[in-house]
Amino acid sequence: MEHLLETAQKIKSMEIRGAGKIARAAAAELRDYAERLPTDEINEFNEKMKQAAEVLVNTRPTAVSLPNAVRAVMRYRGETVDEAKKSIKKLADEFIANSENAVKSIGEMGARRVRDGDTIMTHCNSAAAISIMAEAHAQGKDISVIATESRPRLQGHITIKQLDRLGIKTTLIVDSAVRYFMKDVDIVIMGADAVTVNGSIINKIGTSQLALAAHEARTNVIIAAETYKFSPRSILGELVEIEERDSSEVISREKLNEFSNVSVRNPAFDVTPREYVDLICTEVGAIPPEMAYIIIKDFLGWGIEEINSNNQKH
Ligand code: RI2
Repeated sequence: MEHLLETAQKIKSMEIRGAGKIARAAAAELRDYAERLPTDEINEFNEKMKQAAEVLVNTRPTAVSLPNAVRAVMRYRGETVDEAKKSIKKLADEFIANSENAVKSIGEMGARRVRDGDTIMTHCNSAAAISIMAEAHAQGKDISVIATESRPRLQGHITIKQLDRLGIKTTLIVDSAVRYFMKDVDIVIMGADAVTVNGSIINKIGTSQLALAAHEARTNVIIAAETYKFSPRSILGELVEIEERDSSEVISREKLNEFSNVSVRNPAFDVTPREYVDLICTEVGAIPPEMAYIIIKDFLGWGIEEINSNNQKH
């Protein structure tokens, strides 16, 4: 359990972060954990796997990719421990490979929407969104990017580093400057941690005000999201839980202790209504947000009964 707990801690502390990355890390951890389990007794094995799955799912509540990845691996079958381990390995490896391919396909599809000379605005750090920018750049389109710093965890710094390595001209701005610069922006491209059945996008805090500014300026907003970021449980009417992180990410404890009447709120995500989103780029096609139901129903591969009978969140 030690290695699994370490991975769980890395996801919690955001040493491993990004909705796609935490999903792949969880799938890989379940596979390796199964491999290491010493028992030959299938019931005990299954029980241990269930506990491990729960530990991983409980690390962060919002990115639906995490429970979706865990569930994809936990659909393993096997009469014996050996069979179960083989099945787990196959499912985990498949999930990871599909996920990597999905990010690539999204890049290829999304790049069609980027024109030569475009200025793109992005928020936080999304591998799927960057895949689109990287592909457009690789196709020889002369693009430049405006990237927000994305307080409080400054994932924008990861974005500018990645774009710089790709040779893409990038401008770093503070989050509160998004409306100021919107007049220079041709297209907004961001990622998602979750997409609900009504086409709402849950992404890094600040996404919705950026989308609102884009809507006001009639600038198109594209969301890059693999199908495993769509929330099956939203079909049952459930809301996606918004993670609220520690106040020390916003202000030091020492500084905060100087005050008697001040508290801090630190939601990590917000909800952008579908009206502000033009297109969601998934690996199975670029869809209007109104079509989220189809992705959940036809592409995620879970029947309503299975979603309903599963007590895990999302
Ligand atoms: P990819 C991140 O969350 C950001 O909100 C980002 O937009 C989203 O995950 C998707 O990222 P966090 O882990 O899967 O930084 O596209 O809280 O990389």
